[in-house]
Amino acid sequence: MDNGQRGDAIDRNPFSAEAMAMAAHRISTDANRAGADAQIRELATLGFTHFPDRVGGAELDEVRAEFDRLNTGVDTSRSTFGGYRTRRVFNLAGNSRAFDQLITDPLVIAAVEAHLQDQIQLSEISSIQIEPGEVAQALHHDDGCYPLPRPHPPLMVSAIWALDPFTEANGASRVLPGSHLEVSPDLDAAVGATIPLEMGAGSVGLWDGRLIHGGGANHTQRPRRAIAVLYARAWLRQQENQYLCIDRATVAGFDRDYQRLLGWSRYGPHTGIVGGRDPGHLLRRP
Ligand SMILES: O=C(O)CCC(=O)C(=O)O
Repeated sequence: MDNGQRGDAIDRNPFSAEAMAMAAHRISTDANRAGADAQIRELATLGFTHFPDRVGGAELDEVRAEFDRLNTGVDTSRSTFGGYRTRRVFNLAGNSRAFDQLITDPLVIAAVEAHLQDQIQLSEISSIQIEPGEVAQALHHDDGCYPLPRPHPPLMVSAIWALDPFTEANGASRVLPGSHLEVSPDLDAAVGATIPLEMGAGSVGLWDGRLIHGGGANHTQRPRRAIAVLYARAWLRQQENQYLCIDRATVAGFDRDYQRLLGWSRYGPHTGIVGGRDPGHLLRRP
């Protein structure tokens, strides 16, 4: 109970640190935060980490089946960055409900919230199928889309779900440990210094948006399938416009935390409001 203090602080000055702290919302439980402790530390120090075996059995089969259904007949990308032998499907949150469990995985959310100070939203979700013969992707950092000079605090965390085992041979993502803290990363020099983020099928890798990384080359005869879920600070523009990606009636059926994750909430007392109110009221059925 806030005895009116919360309202008072926000009424007095919605931009004060006190009001911002009072309006903060955290999805993850203390137990999930504790369960993700090792990964939270690695993300901070190395800039990347992974949770082994987060989905398996029938669940993983269902995710793969939906992945394959959505990728059937999809052309490869037509850019060097996208990969001439890589198939991508964007807006997976709008296209299917099969990936909601990945987006909302409690340990992933705990790690992302811890890294981004409980200020998170979904930015983008896409499938990445690296076909045999694909070459290594250009190294980059995912938060390069935000025009801020380095150093800056973490703005994004990307999660990559391995639907096949990630190996050096089949194009496991390549990462440069510690590069999230580099002020002027040298992408050319990084090429020989990256390491493969190897993990089993059903595992999920995470990296800080500042980390130098890229998809690997696939030297095997089989595709490497992955789902990339990008989270960003809740006060940034999403890379995919989630308000337009998923129709409002569908969002109205989601639980409140998932609606928030998609951006249907205000951040702090006064960012993202509609008519002076939290946009959640637009999702309530009459
Ligand atoms: O597929 C991967 O391993 C990483 C892909 C990536 O970083 C990207 O497409 O931005």
